[in-house]
Amino acid sequence: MKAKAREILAVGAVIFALTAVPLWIWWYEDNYFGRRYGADAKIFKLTASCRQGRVTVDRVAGYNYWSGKFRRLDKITVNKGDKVVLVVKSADATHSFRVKPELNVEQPIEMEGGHTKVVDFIADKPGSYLVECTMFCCTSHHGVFFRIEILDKPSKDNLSQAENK
Ligand SMILES: [Cu+2]
Repeated sequence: MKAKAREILAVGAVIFALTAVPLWIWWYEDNYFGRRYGADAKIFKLTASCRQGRVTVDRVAGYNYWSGKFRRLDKITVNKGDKVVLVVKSADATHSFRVKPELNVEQPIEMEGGHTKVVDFIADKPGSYLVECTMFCCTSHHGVFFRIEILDKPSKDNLSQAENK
């Protein structure tokens, strides 16, 4: 009887670990950057993928990596003065992004496959900036880019915040 109770307890502990740990990681990933950089920071979680030759804001995991059902990110749009945080993950190969030095971003934004690089900057100069992979990562290398568009609107503009929703 005692062995049976121990067995039930062990099974319960395994089920708890199998559900609680992924849920905690999920929660932690979603909340970590917001707490680190402040609630007003514009946080973009991007994934660069060689296989589909694109950068996406969709979550890329095993199930959609091979099917390629994640959207290409064309551009991210922020307002002048915004604090921008780019959390860039590579789904596969080593990517090395560069952007014009006017944007004052730590360069290069480089990460090995499966790794994540985080850079933050103040969007102080309006304009359209091409952020492209400068390392020949794969045959789809030419598609691994996105744009950062900084609008000439103050960051506390209520109208533009409403538009973003
Ligand atoms: Cu590349």
